[in-house]
Amino acid sequence: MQTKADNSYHTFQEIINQPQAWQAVLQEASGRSSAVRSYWRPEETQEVIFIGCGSTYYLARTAAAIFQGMTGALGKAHPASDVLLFPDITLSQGVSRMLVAISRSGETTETLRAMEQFRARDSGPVIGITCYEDTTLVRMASISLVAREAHEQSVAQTRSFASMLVAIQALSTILADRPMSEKLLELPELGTALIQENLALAKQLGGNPAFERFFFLGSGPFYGLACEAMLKMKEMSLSYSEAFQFLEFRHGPMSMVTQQTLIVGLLSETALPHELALLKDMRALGAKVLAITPVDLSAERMDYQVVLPKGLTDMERGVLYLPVLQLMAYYRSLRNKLNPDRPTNLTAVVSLDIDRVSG
Ligand code: F1P
Repeated sequence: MQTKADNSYHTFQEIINQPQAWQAVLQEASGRSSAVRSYWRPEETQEVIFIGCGSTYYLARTAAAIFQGMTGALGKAHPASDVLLFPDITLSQGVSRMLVAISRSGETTETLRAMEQFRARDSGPVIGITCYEDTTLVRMASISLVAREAHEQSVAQTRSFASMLVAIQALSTILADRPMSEKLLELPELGTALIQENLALAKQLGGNPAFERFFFLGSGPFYGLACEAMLKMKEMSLSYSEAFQFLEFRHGPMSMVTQQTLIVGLLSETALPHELALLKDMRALGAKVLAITPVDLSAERMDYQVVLPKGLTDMERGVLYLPVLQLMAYYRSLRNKLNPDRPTNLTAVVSLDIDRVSG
Protein backbone atom coordinates (compact mmCIF):
# COMPACT_ATOMS: atom_id res chain seq x y z
CA MET A 1 0.00 0.00 0.00
CA GLN A 2 2.91 2.34 0.73
CA THR A 3 4.07 4.06 -2.48
CA LYS A 4 7.40 5.67 -3.49
CA ALA A 5 5.78 9.09 -2.97
CA ASP A 6 4.92 8.17 0.61
CA ASN A 7 8.55 7.47 1.38
CA SER A 8 9.52 10.96 0.27
CA TYR A 9 7.37 12.73 2.89
CA HIS A 10 8.30 13.02 6.56
CA THR A 11 4.60 13.35 7.40
CA PHE A 12 3.78 9.84 6.14
CA GLN A 13 6.61 8.21 8.08
CA GLU A 14 5.77 10.18 11.21
CA ILE A 15 2.13 9.04 11.05
CA ILE A 16 2.89 5.39 10.23
CA ASN A 17 5.54 4.97 12.93
CA GLN A 18 3.79 6.90 15.69
CA PRO A 19 2.84 3.89 17.88
CA GLN A 20 6.54 3.53 18.73
CA ALA A 21 6.47 7.06 20.15
CA TRP A 22 3.30 6.21 22.12
CA GLN A 23 5.12 3.22 23.64
CA ALA A 24 8.05 5.40 24.70
CA VAL A 25 5.89 8.01 26.38
CA LEU A 26 3.91 5.34 28.26
CA GLN A 27 7.23 4.08 29.64
CA GLU A 28 8.28 7.65 30.50
CA ALA A 29 5.02 8.24 32.38
CA SER A 30 5.13 4.89 34.19
CA GLY A 31 8.68 5.60 35.34
CA ARG A 32 7.78 9.04 36.69
CA SER A 33 4.38 8.31 38.22
CA SER A 34 5.41 8.75 41.87
CA ALA A 35 7.30 11.98 41.08
CA VAL A 36 4.29 13.34 39.19
CA ARG A 37 1.88 12.25 41.93
CA SER A 38 3.97 14.11 44.54
CA TYR A 39 2.79 17.41 43.00
CA TRP A 40 -0.90 16.46 43.11
CA ARG A 41 -2.81 17.68 46.15
CA PRO A 42 -6.50 17.09 45.29
CA GLU A 43 -7.70 18.26 48.70
CA GLU A 44 -6.01 21.67 48.15
CA THR A 45 -6.69 22.06 44.41
CA GLN A 46 -10.01 23.52 43.24
CA GLU A 47 -9.33 23.33 39.51
CA VAL A 48 -6.73 22.17 37.01
CA ILE A 49 -6.34 24.26 33.87
CA PHE A 50 -4.90 22.87 30.63
CA ILE A 51 -3.40 25.28 28.08
CA GLY A 52 -1.91 25.13 24.58
CA CYS A 53 -2.02 26.84 21.17
CA GLY A 54 -3.62 25.59 17.94
CA SER A 55 -3.19 21.82 17.92
CA THR A 56 -2.11 21.79 21.54
CA TYR A 57 -5.09 23.94 22.57
CA TYR A 58 -7.34 21.31 21.02
CA LEU A 59 -5.35 18.71 22.92
CA ALA A 60 -5.94 20.76 26.09
CA ARG A 61 -9.70 20.54 25.47
CA THR A 62 -9.56 16.76 25.25
CA ALA A 63 -7.13 16.62 28.19
CA ALA A 64 -9.45 18.59 30.49
CA ALA A 65 -12.35 16.23 29.67
CA ILE A 66 -10.30 13.06 30.21
CA PHE A 67 -8.75 14.43 33.44
CA GLN A 68 -12.17 15.42 34.82
CA GLY A 69 -13.76 12.12 33.72
CA MET A 70 -11.02 10.06 35.36
CA THR A 71 -10.38 12.02 38.58
CA GLY A 72 -13.70 13.77 39.27
CA ALA A 73 -11.69 16.97 39.87
CA LEU A 74 -12.53 20.12 37.89
CA GLY A 75 -10.60 20.39 34.61
CA LYS A 76 -10.77 23.42 32.31
CA ALA A 77 -9.09 24.19 28.96
CA HIS A 78 -8.01 27.63 27.77
CA PRO A 79 -6.04 28.78 24.75
CA ALA A 80 -2.74 30.04 26.20
CA SER A 81 -3.52 33.49 24.77
CA ASP A 82 -6.62 33.81 27.01
CA VAL A 83 -4.51 33.11 30.11
CA LEU A 84 -1.96 35.65 28.89
CA LEU A 85 -4.45 38.38 27.93
CA PHE A 86 -7.48 37.77 30.21
CA PRO A 87 -5.89 36.63 33.51
CA ASP A 88 -8.65 38.23 35.62
CA ILE A 89 -11.08 35.75 34.01
CA THR A 90 -8.92 32.65 33.50
CA LEU A 91 -6.84 33.04 36.69
CA SER A 92 -9.49 34.62 38.91
CA GLN A 93 -8.33 35.35 42.44
CA GLY A 94 -9.07 33.07 45.40
CA VAL A 95 -9.00 29.77 43.48
CA SER A 96 -6.26 27.23 44.12
CA ARG A 97 -5.09 25.74 40.82
CA MET A 98 -2.65 23.45 39.09
CA LEU A 99 -1.55 24.28 35.52
CA VAL A 100 -0.84 21.75 32.77
CA ALA A 101 1.02 23.46 29.89
CA ILE A 102 1.05 21.53 26.60
CA SER A 103 3.47 22.45 23.81
CA ARG A 104 5.25 20.30 21.22
CA SER A 105 8.17 22.73 20.93
CA GLY A 106 8.17 24.00 24.50
CA GLU A 107 8.97 27.45 23.09
CA THR A 108 5.64 28.95 21.90
CA THR A 109 5.55 32.52 23.17
CA GLU A 110 1.89 32.58 24.26
CA THR A 111 2.28 29.38 26.25
CA LEU A 112 5.46 30.55 28.01
CA ARG A 113 3.96 33.96 28.82
CA ALA A 114 0.79 32.25 30.12
CA MET A 115 2.99 30.14 32.41
CA GLU A 116 4.61 33.38 33.66
CA GLN A 117 1.13 34.83 34.36
CA PHE A 118 0.24 31.68 36.30
CA ARG A 119 3.46 31.81 38.31
CA ALA A 120 2.83 35.50 39.10
CA ARG A 121 -0.74 34.90 40.34
CA ASP A 122 -0.97 31.32 41.60
CA SER A 123 1.20 29.20 43.83
CA GLY A 124 0.13 25.84 42.41
CA PRO A 125 2.40 23.38 40.56
CA VAL A 126 2.93 23.44 36.78
CA ILE A 127 3.09 20.17 34.81
CA GLY A 128 4.66 20.36 31.35
CA ILE A 129 3.68 18.10 28.43
CA THR A 130 6.11 18.46 25.53
CA CYS A 131 8.32 16.66 22.98
CA TYR A 132 11.62 18.41 23.69
CA GLU A 133 13.61 18.17 26.92
CA ASP A 134 15.93 21.16 26.67
CA THR A 135 13.26 23.86 26.44
CA THR A 136 12.04 26.91 28.31
CA LEU A 137 8.77 25.13 29.14
CA VAL A 138 10.59 22.26 30.86
CA ARG A 139 12.79 24.71 32.76
CA MET A 140 9.72 26.65 33.94
CA ALA A 141 7.58 23.62 34.88
CA SER A 142 7.59 21.88 38.27
CA ILE A 143 7.81 18.54 36.42
CA SER A 144 7.34 17.50 32.77
CA LEU A 145 6.45 14.43 30.73
CA VAL A 146 8.55 14.51 27.54
CA ALA A 147 7.60 12.51 24.41
CA ARG A 148 11.20 12.32 23.14
CA GLU A 149 10.45 9.80 20.38
CA ALA A 150 7.74 12.04 18.89
CA HIS A 151 10.02 14.66 17.30
CA GLU A 152 8.83 15.67 13.82
CA GLN A 153 10.42 17.17 10.72
CA SER A 154 6.93 18.19 9.60
CA VAL A 155 5.28 21.43 10.70
CA ALA A 156 1.81 19.93 11.15
CA GLN A 157 1.62 17.91 14.35
CA THR A 158 0.78 14.21 13.96
CA ARG A 159 2.77 11.78 16.12
CA SER A 160 3.68 14.59 18.49
CA PHE A 161 0.00 15.36 19.13
CA ALA A 162 -0.90 11.68 19.54
CA SER A 163 2.07 11.01 21.84
CA MET A 164 1.23 14.01 24.04
CA LEU A 165 -2.37 12.71 24.18
CA VAL A 166 -1.06 9.35 25.41
CA ALA A 167 1.00 11.26 27.99
CA ILE A 168 -2.19 13.04 29.12
CA GLN A 169 -4.08 9.73 29.36
CA ALA A 170 -1.23 8.32 31.48
CA LEU A 171 -1.08 11.52 33.58
CA SER A 172 -4.85 11.34 34.27
CA THR A 173 -4.46 7.68 35.29
CA ILE A 174 -1.65 8.64 37.69
CA LEU A 175 -3.59 11.57 39.21
CA ALA A 176 -6.67 9.32 39.56
CA ASP A 177 -4.35 7.06 41.60
CA ARG A 178 -5.11 4.11 39.32
CA PRO A 179 -2.67 1.57 37.84
CA MET A 180 -1.98 1.81 34.08
CA SER A 181 -4.69 -0.45 32.61
CA GLU A 182 -3.68 -3.36 30.39
CA LYS A 183 -5.59 -1.74 27.53
CA LEU A 184 -3.76 1.59 27.96
CA LEU A 185 -0.44 -0.27 27.72
CA GLU A 186 -1.74 -2.08 24.62
CA LEU A 187 -2.44 1.17 22.72
CA PRO A 188 0.78 1.06 20.62
CA GLU A 189 0.05 -2.47 19.42
CA LEU A 190 -3.61 -1.62 18.73
CA GLY A 191 -2.55 1.54 16.88
CA THR A 192 -0.13 -0.32 14.62
CA ALA A 193 -2.85 -2.77 13.56
CA LEU A 194 -5.40 0.02 12.99
CA ILE A 195 -2.99 1.94 10.75
CA GLN A 196 -2.37 -1.07 8.53
CA GLU A 197 -6.07 -2.02 8.40
CA ASN A 198 -7.23 1.49 7.42
CA LEU A 199 -4.45 2.86 5.19
CA ALA A 200 -6.40 2.07 2.00
CA LEU A 201 -9.63 3.64 3.30
CA ALA A 202 -7.79 6.82 4.35
CA LYS A 203 -6.20 7.03 0.89
CA GLN A 204 -9.58 6.43 -0.81
CA LEU A 205 -11.37 9.12 1.20
CA GLY A 206 -8.52 11.65 1.28
CA GLY A 207 -7.96 11.32 -2.46
CA ASN A 208 -11.64 11.44 -3.45
CA PRO A 209 -12.25 14.60 -5.53
CA ALA A 210 -16.02 14.33 -4.96
CA PHE A 211 -15.64 15.69 -1.39
CA GLU A 212 -15.49 19.49 -1.26
CA ARG A 213 -16.11 20.08 2.45
CA PHE A 214 -15.42 18.13 5.62
CA PHE A 215 -17.15 18.19 9.00
CA PHE A 216 -15.58 16.43 11.98
CA LEU A 217 -17.99 15.68 14.82
CA GLY A 218 -16.99 14.71 18.35
CA SER A 219 -18.56 15.16 21.79
CA GLY A 220 -17.22 15.08 25.36
CA PRO A 221 -13.56 13.99 25.28
CA PHE A 222 -13.71 13.64 21.49
CA TYR A 223 -14.52 17.26 20.61
CA GLY A 224 -10.89 18.36 20.98
CA LEU A 225 -9.89 15.49 18.66
CA ALA A 226 -12.53 16.56 16.11
CA CYS A 227 -11.02 20.08 16.23
CA GLU A 228 -7.54 18.63 15.67
CA ALA A 229 -8.78 16.61 12.66
CA MET A 230 -10.33 19.81 11.27
CA LEU A 231 -7.03 21.65 11.70
CA LYS A 232 -4.99 18.84 10.05
CA MET A 233 -7.31 18.96 7.02
CA LYS A 234 -6.87 22.75 6.82
CA GLU A 235 -3.10 22.83 7.48
CA MET A 236 -2.11 19.96 5.17
CA SER A 237 -4.64 20.27 2.33
CA LEU A 238 -6.14 23.80 2.48
CA SER A 239 -9.62 22.18 2.42
CA TYR A 240 -12.87 23.57 3.86
CA SER A 241 -13.24 21.80 7.20
CA GLU A 242 -15.06 22.48 10.47
CA ALA A 243 -15.56 20.74 13.83
CA PHE A 244 -18.63 20.56 16.08
CA GLN A 245 -20.09 18.50 18.90
CA PHE A 246 -22.52 16.00 17.36
CA LEU A 247 -25.84 17.49 18.42
CA GLU A 248 -24.59 21.06 18.01
CA PHE A 249 -24.43 20.33 14.28
CA ARG A 250 -28.24 20.46 14.02
CA HIS A 251 -28.33 23.99 15.52
CA GLY A 252 -27.40 25.74 12.27
CA PRO A 253 -24.15 24.30 10.86
CA MET A 254 -26.01 21.41 9.13
CA SER A 255 -27.34 24.05 6.74
CA MET A 256 -23.93 23.72 5.06
CA VAL A 257 -24.37 20.01 4.19
CA THR A 258 -24.25 19.30 0.44
CA GLN A 259 -23.94 16.19 -1.74
CA GLN A 260 -20.19 16.91 -1.83
CA THR A 261 -19.84 16.75 1.97
CA LEU A 262 -18.02 14.12 4.04
CA ILE A 263 -19.04 14.00 7.69
CA VAL A 264 -16.61 12.17 9.97
CA GLY A 265 -18.13 11.08 13.28
CA LEU A 266 -15.80 10.28 16.19
CA LEU A 267 -18.40 8.15 18.00
CA SER A 268 -18.32 7.52 21.73
CA GLU A 269 -19.65 4.61 23.78
CA THR A 270 -21.42 7.01 26.15
CA ALA A 271 -23.64 8.83 23.60
CA LEU A 272 -23.60 6.38 20.68
CA PRO A 273 -27.37 6.22 19.99
CA HIS A 274 -27.69 10.02 19.76
CA GLU A 275 -24.53 10.34 17.66
CA LEU A 276 -25.69 7.59 15.29
CA ALA A 277 -29.13 9.23 14.90
CA LEU A 278 -27.41 12.50 13.91
CA LEU A 279 -25.25 10.76 11.30
CA LYS A 280 -28.33 9.06 9.82
CA ASP A 281 -30.09 12.43 9.58
CA MET A 282 -27.08 13.91 7.76
CA ARG A 283 -26.97 10.97 5.30
CA ALA A 284 -30.63 11.76 4.55
CA LEU A 285 -29.52 15.30 3.65
CA GLY A 286 -27.11 13.86 1.08
CA ALA A 287 -23.81 13.81 2.98
CA LYS A 288 -21.48 10.81 2.90
CA VAL A 289 -20.56 9.58 6.38
CA LEU A 290 -17.44 7.99 7.88
CA ALA A 291 -18.06 6.56 11.35
CA ILE A 292 -15.03 5.96 13.58
CA THR A 293 -16.73 3.80 16.12
CA PRO A 294 -16.24 1.58 19.19
CA VAL A 295 -18.86 -0.88 17.83
CA ASP A 296 -19.49 -2.42 14.40
CA LEU A 297 -22.15 -0.36 12.57
CA SER A 298 -22.42 -2.55 9.46
CA ALA A 299 -26.17 -2.89 9.99
CA GLU A 300 -26.58 0.88 10.24
CA ARG A 301 -25.67 1.60 6.59
CA MET A 302 -22.84 4.07 7.21
CA ASP A 303 -21.03 4.83 3.97
CA TYR A 304 -17.66 4.05 5.57
CA GLN A 305 -16.58 2.88 9.01
CA VAL A 306 -13.46 2.30 11.09
CA VAL A 307 -14.28 -0.11 13.94
CA LEU A 308 -12.01 0.45 16.93
CA PRO A 309 -10.77 -2.33 19.26
CA LYS A 310 -13.04 -3.39 22.11
CA GLY A 311 -12.34 -3.25 25.83
CA LEU A 312 -11.29 0.42 26.08
CA THR A 313 -13.27 3.16 27.76
CA ASP A 314 -14.08 6.55 26.22
CA MET A 315 -11.32 7.90 28.49
CA GLU A 316 -8.70 5.46 27.13
CA ARG A 317 -9.54 5.07 23.42
CA GLY A 318 -8.96 8.68 22.17
CA VAL A 319 -5.58 8.26 20.49
CA LEU A 320 -6.88 5.43 18.26
CA TYR A 321 -9.16 7.83 16.33
CA LEU A 322 -6.18 9.92 15.16
CA PRO A 323 -4.12 7.92 12.61
CA VAL A 324 -6.89 7.50 10.02
CA LEU A 325 -7.79 11.20 10.38
CA GLN A 326 -4.15 12.24 9.96
CA LEU A 327 -3.74 9.94 6.92
CA MET A 328 -6.90 11.37 5.29
CA ALA A 329 -5.45 14.88 5.56
CA TYR A 330 -2.10 13.61 4.22
CA TYR A 331 -3.65 11.97 1.14
CA ARG A 332 -5.86 15.01 0.55
CA SER A 333 -2.72 17.16 0.57
CA LEU A 334 -1.13 14.98 -2.14
CA ARG A 335 -4.36 15.05 -4.16
CA ASN A 336 -4.30 18.84 -3.97
CA LYS A 337 -0.68 18.76 -5.16
CA LEU A 338 0.58 20.31 -1.93
CA ASN A 339 3.52 19.41 0.29
CA PRO A 340 2.13 17.90 3.54
CA ASP A 341 5.48 18.51 5.25
CA ARG A 342 5.33 22.28 4.63
CA PRO A 343 1.80 23.69 5.17
CA THR A 344 1.13 27.07 3.53
CA ASN A 345 1.90 30.13 5.73
CA LEU A 346 2.85 27.99 8.79
CA THR A 347 6.01 27.58 10.87
CA ALA A 348 6.73 24.88 13.44
CA VAL A 349 6.92 27.40 16.29
CA VAL A 350 5.00 30.68 16.65
CA SER A 351 7.30 33.19 18.36
CA LEU A 352 5.85 36.64 19.05
CA ASP A 353 7.32 39.88 20.34
CA ILE A 354 4.29 40.31 22.59
CA ASP A 355 5.65 43.45 24.29
CA ARG A 356 6.06 45.25 20.96
CA VAL A 357 2.30 45.15 20.40
CA SER A 358 1.15 48.57 21.57
CA GLY A 359 -2.31 49.06 23.12
C1 F1P B 1 1.72 24.78 18.44
C2 F1P B 1 1.62 25.06 16.92
C3 F1P B 1 0.30 24.59 16.45
C4 F1P B 1 0.13 24.69 14.97
C5 F1P B 1 1.27 24.05 14.24
C6 F1P B 1 2.56 24.57 14.77
O1 F1P B 1 3.01 24.82 18.81
O2 F1P B 1 1.76 26.44 16.72
O3 F1P B 1 -0.64 25.37 17.08
O4 F1P B 1 -1.06 24.03 14.66
O5 F1P B 1 1.23 22.66 14.47
O6 F1P B 1 2.61 24.35 16.22
P1 F1P B 1 3.48 24.10 20.17
O7 F1P B 1 3.28 25.10 21.29
O8 F1P B 1 2.65 22.88 20.36
O9 F1P B 1 4.92 23.82 19.91
